[in-house]
Amino acid sequence: MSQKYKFCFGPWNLSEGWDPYGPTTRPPQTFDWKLGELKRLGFDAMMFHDDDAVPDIDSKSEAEIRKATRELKKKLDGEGIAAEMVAPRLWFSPNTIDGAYTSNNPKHRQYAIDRSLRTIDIARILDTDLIVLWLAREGTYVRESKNPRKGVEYLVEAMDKMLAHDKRIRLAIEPKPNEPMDHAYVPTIGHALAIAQQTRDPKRVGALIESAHCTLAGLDPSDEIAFAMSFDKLWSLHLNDQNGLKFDQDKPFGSTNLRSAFNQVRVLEQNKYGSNGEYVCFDVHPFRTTKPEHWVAHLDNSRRTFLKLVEKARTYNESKARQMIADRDYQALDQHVIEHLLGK
Ligand code: XLS
Ligand code: MG
Repeated sequence: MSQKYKFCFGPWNLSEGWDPYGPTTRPPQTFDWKLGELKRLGFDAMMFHDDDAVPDIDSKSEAEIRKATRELKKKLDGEGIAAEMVAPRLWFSPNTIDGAYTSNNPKHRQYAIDRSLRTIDIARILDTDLIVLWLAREGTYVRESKNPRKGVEYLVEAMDKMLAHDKRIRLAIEPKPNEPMDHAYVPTIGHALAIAQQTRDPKRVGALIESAHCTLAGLDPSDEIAFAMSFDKLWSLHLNDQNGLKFDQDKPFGSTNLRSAFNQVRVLEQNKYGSNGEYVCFDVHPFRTTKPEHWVAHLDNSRRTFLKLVEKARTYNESKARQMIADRDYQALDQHVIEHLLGK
């Protein structure tokens, strides 16, 4: 293999089966158990929300946050596991009901900024320079409730404060078009990279692409990946799958659309994703029906599918494909791809 990929997931990817229509279906597990499973599966890093790293973060002082983070760092070092990124979880608090950076309430906007600065402090101790911003509630249910231009200004203002707080950190915006909002202010990778240009240090603002979020925007994940990579701005990746326009499913990678998964892997291969140390993360959830004894299979399976598709990308007959393209015989090209995926 010309390139070895590094893999990661987050503690929330070992979820307990809760959905809006019913309670959990698996008993809660400790963080230590999750870290142990990650290690056992042979993954390289863990991704964190600020409160995955420091539970009850809102009730802790800055000194307490630093102390808890140092303890976590020791634990990760002991297991030889890196922290890939830290993301402020700005969608649970009573202060973020109307959004975080774009709330209509100035006190709540300030809360969001303060909490993001604490996230940066955590990242520094965990030795990662990557801050992920999934802008969950930055948008509207009722269009007239907010001023969308102001929304963009608030987002830039918040990112500028983060960039000023630590000169080394990089911000990776994770766009998603909807859910929980009706419409989000940063729905696609194009929006994310455009807003990056408005900040005080555009070079330190890039993006994270999640396959399912592209599908929810009606876009092709591999085109979105190529778009971000052509700007050298794809700093992290959440591979998963999504069956059409419905609730965010976070299915195992390749579960719904193998051909789309193949194209995502192919475009990563073509553009040498990972050559600057980027990780392949799986933002996948177990099906609600999953029994506790099968709890981690969706992660192992996503990585297996990914690696099999790496092989498919590397053994794809490119010269045959080029001839078909030169002849504008896209019907043959289509079948060439299908038969390659189906195998002998
Ligand atoms: C939700 C997001 C979330 C982020 C991390 O849709 O994918 O899990 O990846 O904040
Ligand atoms: Mg994600």
